Amino acid sequence: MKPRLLCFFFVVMAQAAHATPLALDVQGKITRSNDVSHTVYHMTDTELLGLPVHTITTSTRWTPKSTFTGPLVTDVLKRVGATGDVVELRTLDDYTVSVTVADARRYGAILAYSMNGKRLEVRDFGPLFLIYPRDAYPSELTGALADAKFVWQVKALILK
Ligand SMILES: Nc1nc2c(c(=O)[nH]1)N[C@H]1C(S)=C(S)[C@@H](COP(=O)(O)O)O[C@H]1N2
Ligand SMILES: [Mo]
Repeated sequence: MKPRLLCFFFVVMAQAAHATPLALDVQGKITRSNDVSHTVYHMTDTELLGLPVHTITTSTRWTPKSTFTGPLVTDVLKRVGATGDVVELRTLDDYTVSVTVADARRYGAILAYSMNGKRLEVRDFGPLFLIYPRDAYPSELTGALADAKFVWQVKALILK
């Protein structure tokens, strides 16, 4: 192999090894599924990246004012035919929190996969970080109660 080609090959491999796989499992009260047991809708990176892209520019308790990018929670719910009123989020570090669908809709919450144009790695809140427009609603989305809703390392949604 020519050195330049070899070099290109290694760069591609290094990026593939580095990137956090983007995926989301949705289960519970849903009317569409795509797994063999017909209970889970597994969203791939392609599907997540293919949903309408929304941005929220805000600070969080952990990050200075930044622009987050990702699909609306409500668009994810639409895709799986969700019928529940409550979304329980589960994370890679086994944190669990529930938000209502109404709450996600009211604030236009997104499941961000990028921050300032850069994909979120597991070490910096990826692969998916539930983001609310905190700066736009400081009185409602600041404080201990609200902080609990900024969920990082999201891996699954369970509709209840
Ligand atoms: N993935 C993940 N997200 C999470 C948590 C967690 O443990 N894991 N804790 C939540 C809660 S209850 C609060 S109050 C804040 C806690 O943030 P801190 O660990 O920086 O205090 O993040 C929220 N998001
Ligand atoms: Mo908390």
